[in-house]
Amino acid sequence: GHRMEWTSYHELNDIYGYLDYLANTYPDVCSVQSIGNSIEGQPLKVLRISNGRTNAPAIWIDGGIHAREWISPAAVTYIIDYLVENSDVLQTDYYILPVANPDGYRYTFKYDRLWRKNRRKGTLCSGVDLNRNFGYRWGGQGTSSNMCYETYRGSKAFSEPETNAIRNFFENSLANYKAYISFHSYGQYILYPWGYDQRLPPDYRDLDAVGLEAAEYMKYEGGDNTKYIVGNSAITLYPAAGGSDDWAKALLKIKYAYTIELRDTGKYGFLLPPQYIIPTAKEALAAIKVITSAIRK
Ligand code: 0X9
Ligand code: ZN
Repeated sequence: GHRMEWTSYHELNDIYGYLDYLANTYPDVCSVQSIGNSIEGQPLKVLRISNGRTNAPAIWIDGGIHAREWISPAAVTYIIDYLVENSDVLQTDYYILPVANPDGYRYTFKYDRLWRKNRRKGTLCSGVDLNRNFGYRWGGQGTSSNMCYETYRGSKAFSEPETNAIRNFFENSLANYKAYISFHSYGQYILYPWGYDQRLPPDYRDLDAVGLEAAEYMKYEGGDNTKYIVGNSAITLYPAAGGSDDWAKALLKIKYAYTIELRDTGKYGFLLPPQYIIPTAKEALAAIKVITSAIRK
């Protein structure tokens, strides 16, 4: 393993090397576990960061569900760096999956920079949209049964090894999860459920309030005075069923479930130049800090 820097985007093996380095260098606070394998056999590596306090609340963070959204794994590894550096004062346990779609991510480096889905081989087209494959309201609005579409939902809920591994991880985890954060790009949104339909969960005011607080702090920390819009996912963006956030809230009963769409608003889109990694990652970290303090109240 080896250290990491945030002036360029990194390939999968680099990110995994960094996770291994952290686990070897800081064994008291970090451990890496593979929660399963992707469809092409890549491990799905989760880093646990904890200073060993018992009964600490836990936060799940994932990145890279969509392969082309490179800023997501980059920001997530930056968050990891901060949490490890400041692990002495942490009162929360973090479970972090920086690359939820490792095959797709590798594919964007090698063959097609704008690939979104996983790499399941289909008869006509390849790939399942992992963020349509989770098992709450699977198959609803904003999903496709056509394997050639970018929003192909797969043959059934959790048909994909990547989403299934996340489900199994939660089924076997005893941690006390209070927040579930998925980082995506782009658009600069802090989205909360529901995504499947323009309805609101009963406690949406709490999610809205924490989201607004996060947006404010992101503006302050990011450096470029960046604005993030906070709102219900289906209303603010579009309805899309089978997302990780809806599943986490509805079935795992994790209160603070968010999808955060990082920079930008469309100038570069998925091709965000590397000089924006650090300012964007600072914003992402600011959101995590706000959510971390919110769950303790
Ligand atoms: O469509 C998505 O999966 C997300 N946007 S992206 O441009 N990164 O693809 C938004 C997902 C919001 N959450 C749900 N619809 N559940
Ligand atoms: Zn996405």
